[in-house]
Formats: sequence, C-alpha cells, structure tokens
Amino acid sequence: MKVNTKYNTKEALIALYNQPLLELVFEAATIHRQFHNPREVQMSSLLSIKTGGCPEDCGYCPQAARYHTDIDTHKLMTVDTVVEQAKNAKANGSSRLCMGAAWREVRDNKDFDQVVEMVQAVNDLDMEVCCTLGMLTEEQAHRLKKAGLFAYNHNLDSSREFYKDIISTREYDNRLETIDNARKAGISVCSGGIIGMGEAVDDRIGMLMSYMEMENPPESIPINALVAVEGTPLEDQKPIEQWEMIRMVATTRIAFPQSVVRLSAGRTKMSMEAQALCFMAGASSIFAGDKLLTTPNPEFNEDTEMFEILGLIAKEPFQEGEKPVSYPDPIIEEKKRKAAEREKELAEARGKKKDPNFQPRKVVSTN
Ligand code: SAM
Ligand code: DTB
Ligand code: SF4
Repeated sequence: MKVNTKYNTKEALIALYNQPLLELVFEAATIHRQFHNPREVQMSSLLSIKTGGCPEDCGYCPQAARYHTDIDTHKLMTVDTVVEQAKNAKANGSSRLCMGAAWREVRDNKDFDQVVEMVQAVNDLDMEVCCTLGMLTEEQAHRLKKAGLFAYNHNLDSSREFYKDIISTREYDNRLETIDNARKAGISVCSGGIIGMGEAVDDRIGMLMSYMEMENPPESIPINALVAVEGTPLEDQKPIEQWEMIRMVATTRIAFPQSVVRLSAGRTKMSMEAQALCFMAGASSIFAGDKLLTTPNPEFNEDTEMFEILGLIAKEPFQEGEKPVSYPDPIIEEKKRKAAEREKELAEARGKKKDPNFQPRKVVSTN
C-alpha cells in the first residue's frame, strides 16, 4: 500500500486536516476516484464471538471486566452459531465478517482451536474473514492464515502520546508488534482508531503518522467515533461534531489513497447527509447490521435505503485471486480423527448389544 508522499509529515497532514472543509472533501473525492470505484462500498458485519470479561483497561471499552456496564456477556460461541450468523449477514449483503473476542491476547488453547474452525467455516462461505482477538504471536497468525483468514483488525486507537491516557495495561509497541506479526503471516491488516475521546487534532494526525511510518501501511483503516458507554471512564465524553468525522475520513483518504477507509462506530449519531459527505470524501466501507460488538448500529434496511438514495452498491468480496485457501489444520484434524474413532467404538458397542448371541453380563447381588 503506497502512501501520499505529498503529506508525509505531521505539519503537512495537520494543515490538510484544517483546510476549509469543502476544499478538503473535494481533494479527498478527487483522489478517491483515482483509486476506487466511488459507487462501491464494502459492507462488513461484526460478530462478537466472546463478549465481556476482558482483563484490559481500555477506557472506551464496555467489555472491560473492571467497568460496570450493561452488556450481555457470553463465552465463546459455537462454530454452528457463527456459521448461521455469517449466512444471515451474507444474505443481507455483507461480503465480510469480522469476528471480535474480548481477549487481551490469543492463547494456544481449545478456544483458539474453535476460532480456527470458525475461520475455515466462514471462508468456505466465500466471505472475507476478519478477526480481532487482541494480541497475536507470529505462529498464531500463521495458523489463522492457513485456516483462511483474510484480515486481522488491531487498532492503534490514537497517537502514541494520547494512548497512555486511555490504556495502561499494554503498550503502543505491543500493538505495533501484533500488527507486524499479522503482516509477516501474509494477512491483510485492518488498523485504525477512535476520535472523540478527548484527544487533540495533533493526536488524530499522530495516529495517521504512525501508519505513514510503517513499511507497509494497513490495507484498511477504520475510523470510529467514540460510543460513550455508561459505566466506562469515557461515559461523559461529549459526542464529536459530524464535521470532525468528515475531516478525519477525508484526511485519511488523502494520506492513504489505496487503503479502504472504514466509516465505523458512531453512525447511529450521524445524519444521512453527513454519511454522504463521508462517502464523497472516500469512505469505502461500513459496518452493517443493527449491532457493532455490543452497541447499536443502523438497521440493515436503513442502510439499504441510504444506499438506494445515494446510488451506492455493495462491493463483492475479494479482488480476483485474493480468496485465501483453507488448508487442513493439524490440531483440528487430529481432534476430528479422535472423535471419529470414539464414534466408531461406540457404534461397535451398540452393534454388539444387538447381536442375538449377545449375553449381557449377569450382575450378582452381594446382599
Ligand atoms: N479485544 C480486542 C482488541 O482490543 O484488540 C478486539 C476487540 S476491541 C473491542 C476492537 C476495537 O473496537 C478497539 O480497538 C477500539 O478501537 C474499538 N472500540 C471498542 N469500544 C469502542 C467504543 N466504545 N467506541 C468506539 N470504538 C470502540
Ligand atoms: C473497529 O475499528 N471498530 C469495530 C471493529 N473494529 C472491531 C468495533 C467497534 C466497537 C464499538 C463498541 C461496541 O459495540 O462494543
Ligand atoms: Fe479488552 Fe479489546 Fe475492550 Fe480493550 S478493547 S478492554 S482489549 S475487549
């Protein structure tokens, strides 16, 4: 992914961000048209496969166990439930499914084996599969890639400086490392941030500079507006002005002409007109479906109506040849082999019972 070298300093990006709004949107719209079909918008559905109980202290997040929020927590979903939800999302026009887990990091355990199965199953539905599971080692990234994972979402969230005010349980560098691990495994990177947490414009641009400085910037950059959830430390944050979201989307589009810019959390607070300006300014993806991970999002039919009014069309999954191959996973294959063996033994035992010469063992009473 190439960056726009005209704006590869913090000063240049801040000046760009602060341009008269319509000039900024015009420049972004012009660049957008050089690299993307402006009518196409990717619809991606989110699915919280494990909700709540997270040990981290991310100040914005309703899923952190230490905050008292009103969310429905649940353990890891079954593979069948995920497949059912993925089919629904696909039927409603989504070409991508992003599965999120409230984990600090991925551990090499049964739950991870189950996520690997989910990735295989959703890839088999010809959907782009994305996961956001917290920190990831390079080996784990390779395992997900082999299962057919298309993208990994891990956000820097803000600038290195502001990050410390929001999260203390892990470092900015840990995040960069996870992104690097996904990259090394050949997984497409989805990484962006949140605005409206009390940060300055400098921090928004600082985050974009972190992506600019990467050898290989993200293929997809989600821009979230904070959803201020009751019970979290950021519950009283004033909602950001819609203009701020438009500026951030436009600046991101100009800085990263080839990336997908994802208009993410916060759409329930935006008018259709403001969203239209975001699409004009280069937003090329949204999260679809009435729920993000734990908070509300516009209904499918509201978005369908918006697409009709604005003349937008849902983007198909994968560019040609992009669909990842799902290879058999050795751990899952071994589990399946053992399960089949057990099933065979049980069937044999049942068969023996039906044998006419079968004599059940006599139980001699000891009384
Ligand atoms: N636990 C994993 C992690 O932190 O990487 C994955 C799930 S986490 C919920 C994914 C992202 O959702 C966060 O990095 C953050 O950018 C975004 N997010 C979480 N809560 C949010 C909120 N209240 N408003 C806006 N974005 C939020
Ligand atoms: C991203 O940048 N935004 C999505 C996705 N990646 C995982 C998550 C938004 C979560 C909003 C709060 C919630 O619903 O819990
Ligand atoms: Fe946990 Fe992720 Fe929420 Fe942070 S953002 S508290 S790591 S679920």
